[in-house]
Amino acid sequence: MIPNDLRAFWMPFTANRQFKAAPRLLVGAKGMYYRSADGREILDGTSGLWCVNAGHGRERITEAIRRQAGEMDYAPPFQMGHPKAFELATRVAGLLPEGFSHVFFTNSGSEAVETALKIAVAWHRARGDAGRYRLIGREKGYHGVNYGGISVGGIGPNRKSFGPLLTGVDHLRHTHDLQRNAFSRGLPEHGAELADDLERIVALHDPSTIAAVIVEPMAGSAGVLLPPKGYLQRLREICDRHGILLIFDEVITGFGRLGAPFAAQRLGVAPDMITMAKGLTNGAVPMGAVGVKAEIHDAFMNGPEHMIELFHGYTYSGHPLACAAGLATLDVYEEEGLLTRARELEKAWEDAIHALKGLPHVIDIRNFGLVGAIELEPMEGQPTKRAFSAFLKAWEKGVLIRTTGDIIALSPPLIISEEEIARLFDILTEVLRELE
Ligand code: PXG
Repeated sequence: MIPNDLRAFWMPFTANRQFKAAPRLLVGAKGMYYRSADGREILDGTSGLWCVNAGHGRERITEAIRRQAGEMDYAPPFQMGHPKAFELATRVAGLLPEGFSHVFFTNSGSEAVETALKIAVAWHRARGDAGRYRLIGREKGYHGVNYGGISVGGIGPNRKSFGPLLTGVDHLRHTHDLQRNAFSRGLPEHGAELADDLERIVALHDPSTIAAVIVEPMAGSAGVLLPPKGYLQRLREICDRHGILLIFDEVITGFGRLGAPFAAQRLGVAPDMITMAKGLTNGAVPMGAVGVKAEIHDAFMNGPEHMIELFHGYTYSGHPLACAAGLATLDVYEEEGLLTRARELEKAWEDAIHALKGLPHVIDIRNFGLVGAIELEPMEGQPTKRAFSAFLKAWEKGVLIRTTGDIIALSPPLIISEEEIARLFDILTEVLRELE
């Protein structure tokens, strides 16, 4: 089962040489645990990569995929359809905020982002407003790795090697502010006024050139950066004032991570489009999607009926295996109340993570829904090294965590028990005590 040659696989977002010198191989997964190649049980503190919200190896999902593979492996999605794609779109639309009516399928979060950006620009054009082409992202934002996504994204290393990127893009200031908000429980108090940065951008470019603003309601990849209270409301108001579409990238926050089906609902702010992926199929088959409001979809539905309305889509949009997995996943979420369980666990989770305050090098702890972050003081002249060494120590002690910069990010499956929460933080406490 264990490969003896690791060379050919160029691993994504990985320190390839470090990994191949001391590989960390996973070979099994059930419930809250992975099994490593050396036979250890690893508590999953990250839902794989923010996606396995119902826990691993759910029989209902496995069986649905197995059955679908036997029944029909593939169906072309252009000018053809299969029942489960329609069924899943209806189910997902039912979970989205009021007014959302249609769902466009992709195969990843990155593709969902590209799709949403293209729909935004095309929507203005379809309404006779072709001058609106600019896309506004935010510093520290992560919107996948394709050219549109890294252009509106705001993580330096993800952008700097790849040339001039998209034109007509600008960025809002980020909202990370430890001076005012360190050790906040839940949403930080300070920073709603940072949304006014959009007015600066609007004044600079003129609103008549701006198509959309895209933000993560909670920035995940940059290290769990929570929106200050009132910030997203203000962003919404400014977008409305200037006829700009607001896109929430909910690839991480979708499907219960923050205690509601989507962050839009938990935070009480409705965007015009929502991108999703990850939890949509519990990570079992790759799939992403864009949910849109009726007015967005409907603006495309004119012209001759035999004409394609949107020249966009993927060979695997709405793949039968992904749809089967998605439907079974939504069944599990619904039956087990998982889309709101993070809300029930939030207090216990918050108390457990904030108990780590005072441990060596910890300069901030933050939490919301079933997400947490522990920010460490970087080592002098060696940023990221301290957190990476925490990641390696946690792995040795049987816990999977995720680190980005010098931030530890936690997002366990939504089935986690209070005992498992205690175990996770006991081990993390040990890890933090041992750090240089
Ligand atoms: N948008 C957001 C908000 C994401 O978090 C993507 C788009 C891209 O999705 P795909 O499926 O194309 O990877 C993501 C992905 C991390 C981490 O360390 C997060 C993601 C991916 C890899 C690592 O937090 N999120």
